[in-house]
Amino acid sequence: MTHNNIEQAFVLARERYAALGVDVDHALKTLATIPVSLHCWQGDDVGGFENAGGALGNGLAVTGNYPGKARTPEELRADLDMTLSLVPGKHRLNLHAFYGEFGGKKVDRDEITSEHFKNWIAWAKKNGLGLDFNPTYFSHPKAADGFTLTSPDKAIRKFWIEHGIRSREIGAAFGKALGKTCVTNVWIPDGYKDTPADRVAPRARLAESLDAIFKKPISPKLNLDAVEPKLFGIGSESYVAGSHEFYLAYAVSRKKLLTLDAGHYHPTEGIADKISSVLEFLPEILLHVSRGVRWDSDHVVILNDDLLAIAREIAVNGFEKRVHIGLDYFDASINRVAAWTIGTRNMLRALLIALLETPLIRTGELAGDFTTRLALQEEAKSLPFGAVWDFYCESKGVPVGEAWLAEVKRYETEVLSKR
Ligand code: RNT
Ligand code: ZN
Repeated sequence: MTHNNIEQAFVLARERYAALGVDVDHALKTLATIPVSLHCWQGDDVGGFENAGGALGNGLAVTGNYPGKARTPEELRADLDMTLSLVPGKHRLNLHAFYGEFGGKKVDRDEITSEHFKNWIAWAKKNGLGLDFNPTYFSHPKAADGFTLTSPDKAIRKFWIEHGIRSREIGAAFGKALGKTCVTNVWIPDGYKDTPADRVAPRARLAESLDAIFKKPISPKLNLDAVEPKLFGIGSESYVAGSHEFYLAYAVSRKKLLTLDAGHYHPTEGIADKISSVLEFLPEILLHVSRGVRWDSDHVVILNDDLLAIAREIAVNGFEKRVHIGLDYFDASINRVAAWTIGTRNMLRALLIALLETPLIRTGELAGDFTTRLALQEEAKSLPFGAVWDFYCESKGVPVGEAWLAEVKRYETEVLSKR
């Protein structure tokens, strides 16, 4: 596509939207203010850098062995640089604790500090990115039996509580160093494959452990705490201590953010409808935008109805500042940089579509005219948002349309295939 083609298509699209009362320039301005937190773990199959090559555990499974995965922090940052060059706008990176740089030393999870993340901070600063954080409660000998913060063993709980405390401090250090609030998200795998006799005690221990982790006040300008529920995992099909109801109640009573992961519910249960319910009682939430397929909760995010419904809830209600958007999926069967790019571009494209159709789809409802509401919702589906998206990508200096793919293929030949 030439610059002129992009420009002409955009001018026509803008006119078409204007006729419907939609201000395209305003939508693009809003879109440019919405950061998406890219999950570092798509780049190396949730491997981390503690003891490279260690097996992923605790119900997290990555399938595929596409060549070229990042083996070092430098390689992961290079792959992220590549991905970010293909995505319009300024965004964030979401790190997991086991992506620290430990200089070949054994630094256990209860010993980590922000020092181990100084290269990540410097990289984020250089690129104008914000950082988010997650304690890592999996792939560790002390989580091998599947229990961390709910463990009946006091010493194990203590170890993991210390990990949680240090993780929040690292989050606060990120917030301070970058001048951008960090969201630190707690997810634990704890649960049972088969029917438990006691559903109560693990949850009581979880509440107590979380309270211990969150005891020290930290400025919400530096760090925000989030807790992430899940319905079931691989190997925890019958019971997960940190269920939706558990964490919803916990978040409301302790004033924490709730994390809604799109892959953590029943197969036909979306998270879009949960957003307005939860935000009635919590000031802010975190999303893990993902795509569940059968038993897997973490396929690459595509532009489907679920994603559009999530984006619509954010755009229609002006929730951009209250909903922190993070991605959470891992696919090792395709080029990992492409997987990142596809998911992130889709998230942004869904937000753009939602921002563009917002004024339109509200009209009918406000007038109590549900015929018009349905009619316009359907008409909105064929409005020329593609031309607006192309223009936005060009104006932000990133490839337009499928042109990004050639860049990824070149990177694969020049860099990934040599690993
Ligand atoms: C697991 C949770 C969690 C993880 C990451 C790696 O089911 O979704 O968010 O995917 O922490
Ligand atoms: Zn998640």
